[in-house]
Amino acid sequence: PEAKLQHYRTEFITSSLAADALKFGSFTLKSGRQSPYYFNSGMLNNGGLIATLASAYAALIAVEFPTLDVLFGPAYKGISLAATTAVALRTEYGRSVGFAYNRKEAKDHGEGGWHVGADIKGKKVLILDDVFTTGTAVRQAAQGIREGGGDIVGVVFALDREEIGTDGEGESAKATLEKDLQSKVKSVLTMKELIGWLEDAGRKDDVEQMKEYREKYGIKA
Ligand code: OMP
Repeated sequence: PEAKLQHYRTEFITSSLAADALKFGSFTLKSGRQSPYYFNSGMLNNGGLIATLASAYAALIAVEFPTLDVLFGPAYKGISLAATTAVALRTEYGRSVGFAYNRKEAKDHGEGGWHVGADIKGKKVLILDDVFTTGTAVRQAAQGIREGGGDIVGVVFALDREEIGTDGEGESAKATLEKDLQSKVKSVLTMKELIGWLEDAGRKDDVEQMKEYREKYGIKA
């Protein structure tokens, strides 16, 4: 699985660049920070592209999370990510796990409820999301899973931007999230690995911009 993860990590970068899911320029983040790069997982919107990402998540899960019952993908982007990763875990590792997600709008008829998909009560739940900056979206999902009786075993992201929190304390957003959820947080790709790849590819200007941003908002490691 480690070798596979390395393979898919590279494939994830190259296909994201080709699909314009990974862009360089000037972008305002949810946190208000001005970033020289942006990853938009919504651009990975055909079978080949999402298969690459799903295989990358599956390789990471094979390495880091040997026991889990349900993959939970927060709506909307997480829905297709959780479903396709469940397929990749089955076809590539012979592991059959459930997948579930939440409704963004409350439903008051039919089966009702916040949660859709595999049962989470008393189950080991792994949250799966695309990008980690401060972790706001994941915290909301975690609260819902806990209320539904799920046991959160961790969180996996496609990209960890490796930023410090917005509270001015300088602690990494990852350390804070791991503490808050009492579980581990892992990602297919980190900003540092992305910078390494860009350096190898000779993309000097992008590297310079990213390092400048990292000085300002990145973890101090
Ligand atoms: P946090 O909730 O602060 O962790 O930010 C993650 C969310 O920000 C993602 O789910 C996206 O909605 C958005 N985002 C990206 O999609 N890509 C990026 O490169 C950066 C962000 C962002 O706004 O921080």
